[in-house]
Amino acid sequence: MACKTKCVCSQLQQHRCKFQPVLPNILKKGPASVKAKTGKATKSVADQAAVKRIFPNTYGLPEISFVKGANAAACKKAVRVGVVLSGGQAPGGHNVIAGLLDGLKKANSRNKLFGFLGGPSGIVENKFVEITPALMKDYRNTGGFDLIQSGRTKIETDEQLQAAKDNLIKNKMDALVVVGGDDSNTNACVIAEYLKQQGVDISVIGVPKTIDGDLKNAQIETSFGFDTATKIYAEMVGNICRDVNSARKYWHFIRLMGRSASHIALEVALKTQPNAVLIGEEVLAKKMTLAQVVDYLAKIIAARAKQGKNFGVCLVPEGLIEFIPEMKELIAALNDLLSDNEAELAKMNTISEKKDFIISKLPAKLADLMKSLPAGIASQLMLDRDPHGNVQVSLIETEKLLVEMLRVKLADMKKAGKYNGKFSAITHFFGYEGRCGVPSSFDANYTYALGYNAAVLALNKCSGYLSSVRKLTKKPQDWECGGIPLTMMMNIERRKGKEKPVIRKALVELKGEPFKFLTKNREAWAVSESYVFPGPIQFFGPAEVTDMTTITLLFEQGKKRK
Ligand code: FBP
Repeated sequence: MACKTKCVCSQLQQHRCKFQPVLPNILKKGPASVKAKTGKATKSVADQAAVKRIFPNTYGLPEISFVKGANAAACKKAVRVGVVLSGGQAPGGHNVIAGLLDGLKKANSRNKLFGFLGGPSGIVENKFVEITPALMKDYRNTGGFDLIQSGRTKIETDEQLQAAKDNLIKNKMDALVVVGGDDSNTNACVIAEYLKQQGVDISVIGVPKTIDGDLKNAQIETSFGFDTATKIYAEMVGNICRDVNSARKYWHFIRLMGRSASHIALEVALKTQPNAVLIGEEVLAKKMTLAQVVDYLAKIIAARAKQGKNFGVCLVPEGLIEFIPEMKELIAALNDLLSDNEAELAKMNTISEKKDFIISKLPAKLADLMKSLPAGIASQLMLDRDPHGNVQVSLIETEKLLVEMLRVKLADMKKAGKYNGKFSAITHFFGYEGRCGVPSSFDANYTYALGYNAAVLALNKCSGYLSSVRKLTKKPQDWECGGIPLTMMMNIERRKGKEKPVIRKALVELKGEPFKFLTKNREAWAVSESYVFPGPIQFFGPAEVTDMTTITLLFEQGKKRK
């Protein structure tokens, strides 16, 4: 069943439900007026031979771009399409479904859309609901995934793949649309490959979702949700900046979501100009130890204290811990040990028993590091990996670790006469707050277009593609649409102790314009109060306020002054 909780619509929601997203011109007349133009055969971003071996049927597909042209054939037969929301929530998920529904209905009023419930497990367990225009009505332009919920199940075993295939066939589906991040879209490709290999004519299409902003590349400009989530975090960080500037007595350490890449922290820093921001990718490139990261922050705190400013704001990316080389090595060793000793560990009752067992198996250097960590952090590092093999960094309180280490460091500096301030720190984690917000106008338009575009891909029987909408710093009317082969984005990485094909995550580019702008300005931001207070997302008002996109995207497309 779809969401049973009857939420009371706020007045904003009532108005937002009436908002009609702007479709790119190419899609405006509906799927019967769009033709698929195919480009050259493609290859994966790396490890071509290995990726081709694993995906013989979906490897090398050509890129697709949509052009104007009569295409009544694609709309003649009534089709049944399934959609699934996979992984973490991201603002705009409901609009992907709305765009998909509207595209399908525009093509043929007999087309039907079904939503698999609770994420990919809904496909395996055959749990779904028909998404009718009446059901969709209250969810248009809303945040959250509550219409059909989400989940992180990975469809990978023979039994799961077989069950998914059987259910798709039993329900006479013509296509499956997977709305997800890099891991979920890798899984979409696994399903597309399996169906082709089994001779089953059901298309699988992905849609790029994740607030983390790391599902992007030369073909995909950004994932949906990044815009809204960073605007929400920036509002909150900006409010804290204003609070410190008013009260002038606390240092705030704010960890921001973003499992691996530091895009969210960077974008929020560009929007708010705090006194310090750590960028995981830089820490890795400079091979900084945890102690060096603490030294870097202590210097900023001391410099401000010298001016009588015992306050400030520091942003910490959620994924930082995995970028500190010594921690990265420890986490990689833990990943393998946890996976190799799963059965043995399952028999143990307490986390300290598990910790002692794991420490006994670590090489001496890593065992010492593990023992040196505060007990809470060491335990958090041992928590179960998600089904895709990722450490659950949202549960690791890196900001508290840094504050604890800073207290010790600053006390030492005080003894040595190198610091004479007062360090009163408050920690925060802004994560889940940003994932289900009401989508910004950018995300509302982008997601609707991605869904509508996915409908056109499905009607044209494209399988193994990611819905692509480009030229995003232009007006939505001028956005370009098409499909990008999923295998084109893949490489081989180590997951759960094994080499696996996965869509390559986009990390913060240290030579890229967004990071260069930060490095040019951060020393000034550290000692001054250059704070910017972005305020809440605006849905009504001048277009330059309601429709603005991320600073990251503007920089990446050469649109912002250097
Ligand atoms: P996706 O990659 O699935 O979009 O999820 C990203 C994310 O929001 C991360 O920022 C965060 O670390 C993680 O999900 C939290 O996962 P969970 O929702 O399982 O706690």
